Amino acid sequence: MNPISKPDYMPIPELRKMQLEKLQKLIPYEYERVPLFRRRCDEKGVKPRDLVTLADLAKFPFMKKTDLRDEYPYGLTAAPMSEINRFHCSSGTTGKPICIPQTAEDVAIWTEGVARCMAMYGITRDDIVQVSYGYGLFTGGLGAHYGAEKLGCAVLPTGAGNTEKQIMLMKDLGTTVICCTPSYFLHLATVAEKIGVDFRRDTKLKHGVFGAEPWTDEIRERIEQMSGITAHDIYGLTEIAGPGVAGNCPYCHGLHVWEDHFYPEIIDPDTLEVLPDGEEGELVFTTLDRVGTPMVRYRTRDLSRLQVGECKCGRTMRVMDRVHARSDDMLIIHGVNVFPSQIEACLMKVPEVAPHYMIELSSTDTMDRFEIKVEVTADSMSDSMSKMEAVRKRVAASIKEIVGLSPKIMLVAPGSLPRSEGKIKRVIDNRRK
Ligand code: DLL
Repeated sequence: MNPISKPDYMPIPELRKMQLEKLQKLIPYEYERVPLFRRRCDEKGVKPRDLVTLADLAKFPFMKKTDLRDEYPYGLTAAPMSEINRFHCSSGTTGKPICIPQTAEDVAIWTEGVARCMAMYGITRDDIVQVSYGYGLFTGGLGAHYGAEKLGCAVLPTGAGNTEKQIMLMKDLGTTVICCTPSYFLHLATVAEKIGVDFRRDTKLKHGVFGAEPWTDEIRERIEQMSGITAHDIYGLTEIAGPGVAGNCPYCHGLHVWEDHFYPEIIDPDTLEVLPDGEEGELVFTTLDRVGTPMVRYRTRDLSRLQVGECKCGRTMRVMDRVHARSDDMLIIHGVNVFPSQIEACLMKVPEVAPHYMIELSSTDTMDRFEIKVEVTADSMSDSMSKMEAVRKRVAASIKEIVGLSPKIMLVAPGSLPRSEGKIKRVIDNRRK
């Protein structure tokens, strides 16, 4: 057995004991060092010593994305700066990002999570791993990179984009594993076809490590059929680590959660009560070992379920359902987290446009289309094409700067978008589910 995979098979009583011991260290650590957590515990009348059993975790307060935004940049940091080794950021609910400082120990645990997933997928040190997730503040690139290196693989750090070159390198160097968002892989496949490259005939590709956005079983099948690879699911989030919080084994329809490091709960997003295994609700994670930015009961907003029963593979770590939906309005477009409120903030930076807009998402066979219709103000409406084009460009630049994406922008006449007396619908998401 691969030594990295050993903890996956830990007997359940031993695993629960370990989780409790880790929690009994984490809660006082966070209580002492993070004022927001201490304040919330005090308001609830709960003290670290109240954590006697695993079920007692339910007495402790939740952490939310808005807390991370409000405490930006260092409010939730528990370790001194001399211990901090790395920063990663993710989208906040407005233009402001959320920031997760990590120690070297934190990065090592995250890396282990990715390496464990890869070992479970059947990837070995003989593989050549092309990392086409973005490198930088996003955790995809560096997460996959470190994980593959830890397994002893040869890593080809192409990052995202420059698709034709990616395909050339894949062919010439003999890439056997590709790590990217499923939507980017579909794009890679279209470009490959256009330039006459057949994955089966011309490459050595065997595995795809796909995540960072929801993808259906149908897409998975299509990817496998068109390319001959095995498509593996990897799940994670910046607030908890990055990719590698969970991954699928060859048997489970879902993902094993590495719960010796990331403790999962499922709650009812309305009542906030913890739900028993087997019931669907919102995923909540507690980082059991993190030192830099420990998280107690972080509400992911991802909807899932912890499955009941044993997995055929023999791993004891619980299996969560694949994530297909969220309990908030965050959209994931080309692997980037986008909140409608961010788009609105970008639009409102351009005085010539009115606060009436519509975000439209659709998908072709291989790509997601992202389009924004926005009304110009009556004062700025003009017959001059060049004037209107200048406004359109300013809107596009504002969105590119804050969200990092380049949607198609359509300026429309004042009063032309639907109005509503109740809750306005600003997003039409017609992408395949
Ligand atoms: O997307 C980390 C990651 C990178 C995971 C590469 C997998 C591969 P964030 O940018 O913080 O981190 O976005 C986290 O993305 O709460 C989910 O809504 C969604 N997500 C991540 N992985 C999956 C997946 C990274 N496998 C948010 N299936 C999460 C469905 C996913 N949704």
